[in-house]
Amino acid sequence: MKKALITGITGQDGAYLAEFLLKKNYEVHGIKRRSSSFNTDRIDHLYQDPHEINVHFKLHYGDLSDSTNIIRIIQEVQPDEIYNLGAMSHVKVSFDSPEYTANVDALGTLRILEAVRILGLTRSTKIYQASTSELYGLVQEVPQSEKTPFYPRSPYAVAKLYGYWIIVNYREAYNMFAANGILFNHESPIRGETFVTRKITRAAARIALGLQDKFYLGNLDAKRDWGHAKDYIEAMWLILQQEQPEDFVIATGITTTIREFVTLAFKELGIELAFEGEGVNEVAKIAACHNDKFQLEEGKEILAIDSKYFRPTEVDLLIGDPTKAKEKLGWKLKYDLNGLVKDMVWSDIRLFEKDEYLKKGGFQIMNYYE
Ligand code: NDP
Ligand code: GDR
Repeated sequence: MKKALITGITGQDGAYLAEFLLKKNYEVHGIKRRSSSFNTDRIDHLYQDPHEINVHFKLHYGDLSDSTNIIRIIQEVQPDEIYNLGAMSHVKVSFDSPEYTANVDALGTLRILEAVRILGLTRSTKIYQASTSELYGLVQEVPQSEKTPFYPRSPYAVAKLYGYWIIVNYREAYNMFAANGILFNHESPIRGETFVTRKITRAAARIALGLQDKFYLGNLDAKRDWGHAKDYIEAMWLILQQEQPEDFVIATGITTTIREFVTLAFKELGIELAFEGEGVNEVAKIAACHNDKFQLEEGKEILAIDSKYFRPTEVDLLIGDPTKAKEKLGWKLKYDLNGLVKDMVWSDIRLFEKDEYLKKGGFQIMNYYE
């Protein structure tokens, strides 16, 4: 039985990857940070009681900022494959916490590599690094491929640039199986609530159900190449199943503005929007509602701009070229953008129908605006 160690197992990708590897009959180990409350919602369905026999899913307390802890866990687990997904992954927040981001996202990657080297596992342990399309930053060429030069535009992207190159360096210096997946944005119903797609699908569901009046976004003109996380975690695994360690771009090859994603999310619920105004004065109003279940007044403003969501330096356009992954890994997409939007929006409707029920019963409902 192969053993995998996943950092960031409580995150979106970690949860999907753990489920995928368990189905492939791996013993899955995950590193979980200590927090003051349970933070395991995304992996609760995978939990196995450690008191039982034949437990194939195990969690270890740890943190990428703590070298000794990383060394000890890797020594204990002796993994065949390490997936380094743990990171301070929010681009905007990285401007608020740049030093912490560098410590975890850049040096955390080094700590994993060094642990494997110190423990003499360089021949037996393969390492996957969660690299990102944010490395491309300021547009140099489109579509972006494995050969496109990097120009990071945030403390997050600069930290991930170190992660990318230290993986390449250890591969070349010590002949390690260490590979980067340069993944473009991928989303899902369990995407973190403050990333733009999930913020939009949650707001669309809550507005449709009458739980919220309005929401606020930043730059609507940015373009992203969005795929479904379920497709992308499969690529991570394929990258580690190759004979040779290589870096791969994982993307759909299609780019869409934030504004268009808003339009699609509401359209999925039968709600047409009209955008008016420009720049920070742009708003979106209800133009028509074709779903009788939702009581929405035409002309009602449901979206406005709040400049606090703009970034000091923005990444305007991402569009990836996944040719190498398709040809060498045999990687295939199962979801297109409409499939992704559908999955996310209806999942959020199911989530918030519980709040709708409570509201009707006279309970006070929390507002989530961030
Ligand atoms: P999430 O933010 O959902 O998950 C991040 C995970 O990292 C969480 O489990 C989090 O733990 C953990 N983590 C954060 N800080 C530390 C730390 N100091 N030590 C150990 N673990 C830590 O991210 P995603 O699942 O979306 O992304 C996975 C990885 O892929 C990240 O590295 C991200 O930067 C990268 N990436 C993501 C893309 C995307 O579109 N989703 C695209 C390209 C790259 P906790 O739950 O305790 O916060
Ligand atoms: P990104 O994702 O920065 O691409 O990083 P995010 O969803 O945060 O932003 C995408 C784009 O939307 C614009 N935007 C807003 N973003 C957020 N979060 N909130 C808003 O209100 C808002 N309004 C507009 C942003 O300016 C940006 O242009 C994600 C993360 O998962 C990274 O870890 C990963 O490396 C990259 O994707 C690929």
